[in-house]
Amino acid sequence: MNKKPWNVGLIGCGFMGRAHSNAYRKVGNFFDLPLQPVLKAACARTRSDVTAFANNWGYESVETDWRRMIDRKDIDAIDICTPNDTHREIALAAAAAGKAILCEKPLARTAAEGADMIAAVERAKVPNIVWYNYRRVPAVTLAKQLIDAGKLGRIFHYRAVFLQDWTISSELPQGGTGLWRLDKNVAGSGVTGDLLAHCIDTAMWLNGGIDSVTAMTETFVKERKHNLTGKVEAVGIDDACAFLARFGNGSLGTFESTRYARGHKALYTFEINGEHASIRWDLHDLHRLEYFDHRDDSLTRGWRSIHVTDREMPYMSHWWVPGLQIGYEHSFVHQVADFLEALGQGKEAAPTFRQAQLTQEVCEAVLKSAASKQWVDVAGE
Ligand code: SOE
Repeated sequence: MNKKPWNVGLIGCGFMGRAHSNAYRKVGNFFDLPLQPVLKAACARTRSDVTAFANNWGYESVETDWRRMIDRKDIDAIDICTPNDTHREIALAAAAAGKAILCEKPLARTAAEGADMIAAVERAKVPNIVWYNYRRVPAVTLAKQLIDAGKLGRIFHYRAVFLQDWTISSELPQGGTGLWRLDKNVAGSGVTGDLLAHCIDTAMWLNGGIDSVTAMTETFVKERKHNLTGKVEAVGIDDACAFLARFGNGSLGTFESTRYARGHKALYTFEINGEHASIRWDLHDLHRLEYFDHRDDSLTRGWRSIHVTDREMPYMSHWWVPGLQIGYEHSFVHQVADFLEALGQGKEAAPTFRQAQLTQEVCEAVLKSAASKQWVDVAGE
């Protein structure tokens, strides 16, 4: 296939900037796509940082002002890897300039910001997607296929947790590079927008929409030094959040996330229980899918641990040989592959801004419920 170059301008050179750059570099080697990503320009505020980043990943040029990058005629797509408080402004400008937009999760700090972003991309008719990468871990995609094939039957329960432990020390400052996730003005919320957003996105993809929620949140460390002001300031984010949910299909959900679960670095697990079968998945063992089917012979019935590496399993025919597994970074490669495949056919790849907004609306209902101590209906459901 003759591949057309697709020029990427990436804004933000942190953890996600690296994950996405790696995906753009690899995707053409493993997937036969109509478009070939070209690492055209990387953008960050500090010239020395962005130059080092660009040299490392092979970007052709650098910018230190994202508006200049958006003005460039040689850029087809803008990838937003910057902190959450900048997503809206960058997306609005990129849409007005007619660029495709790939935005890091969560879409925005609030549903209101998300709504502006949807209006902008839909008005400009530009392709758009949000990086909810865990959908494209092959084992998670396989879970989706099994559920859609009706193997579980009627669904009763969905439960998810996302546990970390990196903010326990009260000496840890908030704000600035690497620590903006602790600054409410920048992040919008704490674990709800950062971690539960992943759980909610996967949950609704697998099990349909959420109608209502009741939640509790806690901020364990109430004040931290702010790295940008140098002053001790109140902490506005939720350090931990747990909520109950009612799905539209009648099933019940429980969700928990914290950055105070000593011993857990990124324990994202979900389980779904149906009338006939159950599925569970664990990010720490991400290439496996656990499956229990009550219809199996009663003497050999039990939880199966499916090693998701066979060629007929999602995405796996593109990689090595059966039995050899892949990891976290491949979920980003898959997202680029799906996006470019769809773009080549003039179609959308999920989740679009509009689809990712459903997660914003659940997050918003969760935070509202925690504040009001009431059940809250999810807007738009
Ligand atoms: C936070 O530590 C974080 O990096 C999230 O921001 C990511 O979205 C998640 O995938 C891993 O944890």
